[in-house]
Amino acid sequence: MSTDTAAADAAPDLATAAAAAAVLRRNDLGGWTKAAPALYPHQWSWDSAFIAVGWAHLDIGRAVRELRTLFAAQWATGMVPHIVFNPAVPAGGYFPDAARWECAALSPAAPPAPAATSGLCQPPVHAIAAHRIWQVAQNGSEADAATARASLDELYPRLLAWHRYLATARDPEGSGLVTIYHPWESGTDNSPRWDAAMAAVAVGDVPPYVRADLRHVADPSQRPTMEEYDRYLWLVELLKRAHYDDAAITRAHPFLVKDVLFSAVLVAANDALGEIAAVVGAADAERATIAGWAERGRRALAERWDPALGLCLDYDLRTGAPLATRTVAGFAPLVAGGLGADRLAALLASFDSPAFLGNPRLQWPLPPSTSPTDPGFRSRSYWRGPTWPFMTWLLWWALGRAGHPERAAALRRTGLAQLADGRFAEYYEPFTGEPLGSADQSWTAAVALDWLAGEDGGT
Ligand code: 9WN
Repeated sequence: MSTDTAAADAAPDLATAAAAAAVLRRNDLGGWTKAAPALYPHQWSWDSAFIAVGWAHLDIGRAVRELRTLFAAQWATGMVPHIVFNPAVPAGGYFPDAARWECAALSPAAPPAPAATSGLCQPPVHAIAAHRIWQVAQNGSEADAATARASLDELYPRLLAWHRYLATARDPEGSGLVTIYHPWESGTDNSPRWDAAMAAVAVGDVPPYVRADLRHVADPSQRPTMEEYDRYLWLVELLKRAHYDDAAITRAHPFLVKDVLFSAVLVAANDALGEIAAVVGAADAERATIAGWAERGRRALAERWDPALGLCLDYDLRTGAPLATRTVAGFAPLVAGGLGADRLAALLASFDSPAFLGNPRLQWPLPPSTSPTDPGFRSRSYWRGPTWPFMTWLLWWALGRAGHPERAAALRRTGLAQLADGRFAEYYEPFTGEPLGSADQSWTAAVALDWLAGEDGGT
């Protein structure tokens, strides 16, 4: 290839990198980054982890600060809250707001006011992010490497407490799978994964509320419906009545679901935490505990395999029934890693099939949040069909880790092609490629920066 051709090939990537960096800088509020400029003006837990990975390619110190800020709001139970509220956002900027959650007033485990958080959590991507930041820093200056190394000492006990909370309070049966109390905890809020379990929730009197999200999207079909919101808010009321106490919630809450994607992220995060434990010289007993959590999680995921769908399925703890839907969460075992050859081949066959990347109607061969072959599929509706770039990143990362660098590279190139319009949308209509939800979504920009760093081998 001539030097001129190489330079022309690199030009769109350079433009994407510059635009992605500009998005993070615009959404940056110092120690943390808004998930999106207007729709999400606070710090979200799993967004922050992906965002920190993006920052690592711009500023290691800033990447570390992102995680530090989030963990400063960790609950006494070890839970990392799904939202840390920005006190500068006026009332009505996002709903439900801190006043609706009332965590500090209701739970002794919540950080005391004026800190304010939600009373839920989200998938634990944080150890993966901390480990990746440390790896990126190895290629930088000595000062960067030292900053990242020190951050592991600081974060390790907090990450361990977070994972311990998930392995105990969120899995009192010791099953290896995490129980979620609300679809918001899955991060895939209105996915058809939750339809059956949510339909069984009898909605009581929800105190009046005004949604803020609909002001920030072009049309309401892109967001959850009013009926879905009533159910979300009713579950919040019940969690408040239980004072956000895990034991009380486990006894009586009407939505208790074993989430396979959340659980798989925890397995992968335990692998990363094991690596961090080795770096910081943690005690052997702690390292064995972490490895035990990962193994238990892998075994449990293997048991949730549905051979007919070729996917892994969530299940409803209250009924014991599997939640049979075709969604991206079905690839949970790939995210967890450590699969035998047969199961990996079966998962990849599903991945390539017309139910997912092989669907002829897709604009790009990228994983839709819900399969176009699922009865719950809606091409414009949030988690019911659109493609989410950060989810593509997670599967790309998992493919690299599973020893498929060529597949990973193909997914990365396609993922970057989708983002070349510079919009960094929250999600994309899978058939037309229309950008939907918020523009300038921070984690979309962050994964572009990580992809552009160009390693397909997994870590
Ligand atoms: C509720 C911030 C968050 C993401 C979630 C995504 C969406 C919130 C909402 O936005 O959820 O937590 O208001 O819809 O579903 O994954 O973390 O980007």
